[in-house]
Amino acid sequence: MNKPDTINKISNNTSNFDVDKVRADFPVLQQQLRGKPLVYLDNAATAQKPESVIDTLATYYRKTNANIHRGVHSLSEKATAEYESARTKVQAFINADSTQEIVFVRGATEAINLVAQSFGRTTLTTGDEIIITELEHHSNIVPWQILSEQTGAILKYIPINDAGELILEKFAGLLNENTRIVAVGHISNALGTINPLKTIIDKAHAVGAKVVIDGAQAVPHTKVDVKALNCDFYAFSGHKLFGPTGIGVLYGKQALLEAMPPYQGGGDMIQRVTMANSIYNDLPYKFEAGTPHIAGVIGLGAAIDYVNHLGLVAAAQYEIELLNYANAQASQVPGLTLVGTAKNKTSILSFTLDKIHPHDIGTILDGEGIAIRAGHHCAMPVMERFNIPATARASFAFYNTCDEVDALIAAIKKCQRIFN
Ligand code: 7TS
Repeated sequence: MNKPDTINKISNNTSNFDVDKVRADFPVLQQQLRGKPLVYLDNAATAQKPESVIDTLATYYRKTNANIHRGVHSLSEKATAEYESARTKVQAFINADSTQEIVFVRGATEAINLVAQSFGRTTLTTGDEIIITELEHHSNIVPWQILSEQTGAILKYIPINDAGELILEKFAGLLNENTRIVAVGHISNALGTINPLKTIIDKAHAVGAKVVIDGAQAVPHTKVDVKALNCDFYAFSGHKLFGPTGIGVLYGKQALLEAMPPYQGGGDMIQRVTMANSIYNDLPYKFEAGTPHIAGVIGLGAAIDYVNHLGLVAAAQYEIELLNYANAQASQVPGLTLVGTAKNKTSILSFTLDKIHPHDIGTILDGEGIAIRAGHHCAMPVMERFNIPATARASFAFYNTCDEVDALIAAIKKCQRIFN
């Protein structure tokens, strides 16, 4: 990534991207907190919701609410049609082959646990190997540690360099004919590093391993094409994609999902139940036991409509310019150390500041109306690698502005005045 000393502010109204117009779509951004305009820079934790998503949820509950796949009445048919239409939107959004490959889950966390417990537990045995990386969110570490305890499989980690990039030569050394699963984040939540997925996936496939991608931080910032990537599984959460909480997606290649046993048992995932046994439903319903988060799925469909309408490519370009601006401003603050300086990164400014604890930075920034996250970001191995307990993290979305970056930098300087 460029690290120029100075960089001009981007206009709020470039020909490609009108950020003022975009901001007007997000009611939460219109408020003051602690007497200051809210500067929301915690988008990696959860993104804000546009009016269209909020309206879709309210309209669903006002006019459509009914259970799906079971009612003969009109309202249930309407709810089912809206739910399944959202599945088609997700399929198109990530370019999956079929809606049968789109499983609705609670979020990226549940998606990864599903793969570990259904695919992993039935295919791995003692001596098999799983490779993950030092960059992962705990959601893409702990499920594999649990699987490793259950099966006797060995868990290995691809290390990272001082910039927070995966050391691919080391990956080549970890791979062998025993590697069964390679699980990698698309974009790091702690540092913003964008991983070279295609290379990783091709190398893993060359030894016959299956590849699980944690896309939680990627879908809001980059166009994802699961067919072009040729990954076996791809997981993401709706709430980071401007949709509701409690809903997420597991994409899996159809042949793999067909061969996998159910993750949970209950209503809707069966064709027939006798007292002796059960015949499971077809994909994707085999993996959607019980009443799902119907409103959440329909709201996620609205979020995808919103992002498609906005144009993810133009939004991503704007975000890169915004990060370059933030990076240039931050580099000029003496005592500020950026953590994570990968050449290929997006939307995350993780830093330490003198000897000030990140939680104190977070608290002082909050007093200025600025929301950031301070801590280990559920990526403790990353903190261990850099030998720090925590960072302060500003994470951007396409509705953030250079003026907000200026407010962040001014508040950082205020922290230094208070503590030094
Ligand atoms: N994977 C990555 C890369 C993430 O950043 C997160 C959440 C998850 C998985 C889990 O997503 P969930 O929706 O299932 O909880 N990341 C963060 C974060 O950076 N700050 O708060 C949550």
